[in-house]
Amino acid sequence: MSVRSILVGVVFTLTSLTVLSAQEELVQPEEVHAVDGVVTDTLTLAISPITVAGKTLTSRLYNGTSPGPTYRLHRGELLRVLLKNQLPPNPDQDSADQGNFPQRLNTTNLHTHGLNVSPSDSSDNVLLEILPGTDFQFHIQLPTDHAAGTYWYHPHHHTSTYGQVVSGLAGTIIVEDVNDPLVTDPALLAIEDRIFVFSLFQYDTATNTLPYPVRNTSAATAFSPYGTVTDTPVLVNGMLNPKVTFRPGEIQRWRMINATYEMNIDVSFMKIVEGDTTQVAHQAIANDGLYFNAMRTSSHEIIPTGARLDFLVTAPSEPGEYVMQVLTRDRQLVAQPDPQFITIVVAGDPIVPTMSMPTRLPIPMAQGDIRDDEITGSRTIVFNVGDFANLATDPTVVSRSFTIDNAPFDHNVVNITLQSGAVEEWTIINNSTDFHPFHIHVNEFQAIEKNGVKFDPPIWWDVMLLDTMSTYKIRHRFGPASGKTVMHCHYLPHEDWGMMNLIDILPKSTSIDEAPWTTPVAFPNPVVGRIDQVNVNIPEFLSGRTLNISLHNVEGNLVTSQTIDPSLKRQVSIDVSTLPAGTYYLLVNDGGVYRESDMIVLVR
Ligand SMILES: [Cu+2]
Repeated sequence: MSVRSILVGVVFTLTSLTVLSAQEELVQPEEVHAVDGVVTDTLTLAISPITVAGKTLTSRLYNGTSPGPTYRLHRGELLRVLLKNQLPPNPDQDSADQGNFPQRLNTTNLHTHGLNVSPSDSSDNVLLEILPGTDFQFHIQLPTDHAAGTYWYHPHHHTSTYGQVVSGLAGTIIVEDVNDPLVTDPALLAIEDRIFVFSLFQYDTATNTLPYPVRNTSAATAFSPYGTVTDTPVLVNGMLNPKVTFRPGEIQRWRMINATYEMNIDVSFMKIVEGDTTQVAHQAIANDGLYFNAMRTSSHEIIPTGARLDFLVTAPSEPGEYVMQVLTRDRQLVAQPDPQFITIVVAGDPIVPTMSMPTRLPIPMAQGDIRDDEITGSRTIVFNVGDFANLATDPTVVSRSFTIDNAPFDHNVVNITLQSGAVEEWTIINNSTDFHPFHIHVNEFQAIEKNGVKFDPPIWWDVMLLDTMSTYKIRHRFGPASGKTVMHCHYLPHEDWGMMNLIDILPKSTSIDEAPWTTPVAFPNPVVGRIDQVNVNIPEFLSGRTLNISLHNVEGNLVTSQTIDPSLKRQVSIDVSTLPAGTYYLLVNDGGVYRESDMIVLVR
């Protein structure tokens, strides 16, 4: 799209823009910085009123706000968040699990989107079920070589992710640039940043709240689990059409996060005077928290659902009003009517001394591009969507039709097993006529090819919008972290309908050749509820090793343990009837060679 054609669209909206210029200044979310290497915060998740786009909604919010607080820390530091789930009990808690369909809306957890951290225990563990009325202490340790950039957090409990994100549950994580001129150009370090979290709320206009999901018992409800709901316009930091003010010549870093449920955000910068094609100078420098090799300029940039894009924006030397247009594109990338405008006010004294653009960007990944000779394995992954032919007679077909590698999500099935330290090349085929933003947890990847055409240079991403009927090649370097994690479509309705696969990253040190553990260790699984006894299944291939089975509380303190010989005993029962309500870990350890951990949440 040319600048001229964008401007034609803008000229027609000048009247409303005049009104918009009286809008409020964009508010930055509250920030929590690391102190002595640790970010410490509490997220209280509760139902609260919130006014957005002139409407007061009743919503599920972190600390009564949306977006939640911004966490700022450096590589090697610790993010320590106490999540208090104060939502009411799930009305369907004791109902039969209907699989991949929105349900148990008040159960939650916390995903640190894009961070290269452990997916296990109290880290970025999206298999956790934090029940209403319970608290959970997260400890998310950043490795010492973590990339500096823009990341975010949101709930990721399967079947409630979509409903919770459209309630406003999201916040920003900034991994700060390294304060070393050899790593980061001092000009970049001198630049202040602003955060733009794009989100929207869904609600029922009769109640001004998101209804509790309806089970998919008919074709009419199969694709509308929340009933007839309305979307607010796309908001930025919870605000509609705000303004940002900066000084002539000032350079700012604008970190944009697409926290919508299935919208793609198309941003462009322009001056709002008819016939004047001056744009606010802007250069994209990073996406998904990973710097580009070189800054890039374009008339507009699309930020897919779940993705981030960072710009360096230079205020013109001449005071005046400009706009940033925020155009919403739906899940098929079709532009929606009524774009939003963020007014950019350039006012005040010119910035002195003159600010300069960095001449180079930090290296995104310490280890550089993924080379051919590093690859240790390859696989092909197919995204597909069924035809729903039997929807009228069987509405549950929805929960089996959004597949990755022909498999809808099943928390009892590990779809992919690999070892930490592996370097893999994946061919990703989108065999459907829908777009799907592919996202994998705890590990970014480098896209090298689309439909046989190389990306030059290759692109680091953690969300890649898969075009319809297309084939991509990507490479990942799996880091030292191990444990179970997921990859999925980041259109959140697709995700809750099962377009997600489970990946088990085995510890690098494992020497076990046998089939990996594909069944849960502890059961019932998930081990959540009013439970007096936890049973532990020991796979046959561990026979001949002495195993230590131990239960720990959230603080890591040992509660009980026993040592067994699996050749004599294949199932162990642990009496938990006297333990108080809370979250516990079960560890199965054979001396450091193979270790498995499951989460147990006891309700009393
Ligand atoms: Cu999808």
